[in-house]
Amino acid sequence: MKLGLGLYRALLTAENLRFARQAGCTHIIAHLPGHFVRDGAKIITSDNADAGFGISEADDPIWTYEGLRDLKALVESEGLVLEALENFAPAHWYDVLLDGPRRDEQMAHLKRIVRDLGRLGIPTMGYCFTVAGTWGRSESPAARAGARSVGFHNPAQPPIPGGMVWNMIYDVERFNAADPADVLPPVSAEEVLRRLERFLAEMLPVAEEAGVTLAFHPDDPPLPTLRGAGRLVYHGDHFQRVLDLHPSPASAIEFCVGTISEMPGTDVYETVERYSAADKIAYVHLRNVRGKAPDYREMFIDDGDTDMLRVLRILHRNGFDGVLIPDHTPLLECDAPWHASMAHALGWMQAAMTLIEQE
Ligand SMILES: [Mn+2]
Repeated sequence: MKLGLGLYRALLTAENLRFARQAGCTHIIAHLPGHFVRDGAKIITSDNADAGFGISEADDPIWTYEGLRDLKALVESEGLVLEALENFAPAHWYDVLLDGPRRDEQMAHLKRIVRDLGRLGIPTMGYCFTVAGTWGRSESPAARAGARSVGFHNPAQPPIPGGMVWNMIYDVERFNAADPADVLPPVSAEEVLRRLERFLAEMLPVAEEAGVTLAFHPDDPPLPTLRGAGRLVYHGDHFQRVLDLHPSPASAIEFCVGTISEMPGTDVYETVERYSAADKIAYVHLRNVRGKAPDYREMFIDDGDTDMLRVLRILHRNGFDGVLIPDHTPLLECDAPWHASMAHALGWMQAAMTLIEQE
């Protein structure tokens, strides 16, 4: 098993790559859409109520072949491997998610990105096929000793404003959270599944040819509907449904242990067992939580409902040899909360992995 760090767009700097390497990482997952930075270095992953994770920029040059080539070169110049990109930008695929008029043009662009990953030797593209996205979490001092963390506490769910998808704004002109006349009509889970099926039917042959694995992340928060939009993967059994849509060696899971722990009626260990034994895990997000949807909060990696050592032992026993990254974590209170919190999670993971490999 390999230790990695996920870096958001604004954190992809030589300095942070060295931080990752100094902390013992060998691999990087680059999360490109959105900056997820407030107040300079402070990173939180809760959203603000109206504008979600902010504006998705269509013309960020990092998505070009040259941009991705330079990103890979930067990661490698610090002695690390660029394992995956995580998430397409909503600005690039809103009509794929919404089945809108620009769908085909946007699919062509996504295919170009996947082909470029293949040409560059970046093995994995993570994605989350969701209309409402990760929405509704709030920040509070709910983790150990009052550390700030994000949680979900069954909030009222207003419809999605026009111009927004995946909890980001793709049309600035149109988006107006205060206009009740322009909202997305409800969309059923069957319809979202149909859109995913079409996406995979076109995308998987391209991914297979490019030698790239498409890795899907479950719906977070894992609820059957969010803001009127059906969701697809909110129980451990649902991963299989997605894998079965188009069986392919290029179709796998971005295995988010935190989201799985949040799933009502799901045994996290059985779910780890099942999909690691089937060799369908592309890479792993490790995160601990307390509670289940629709009411849970995120905790430090050693302090939540899930026995992370047990999770890692199952992965190891089933021969999982991919990358594990900390997902998000509560923030340690200090001058560099994100860095300190990541270093804490990475140190715990490194010790656990060393222990298990010696057993
Ligand atoms: Mn995750």
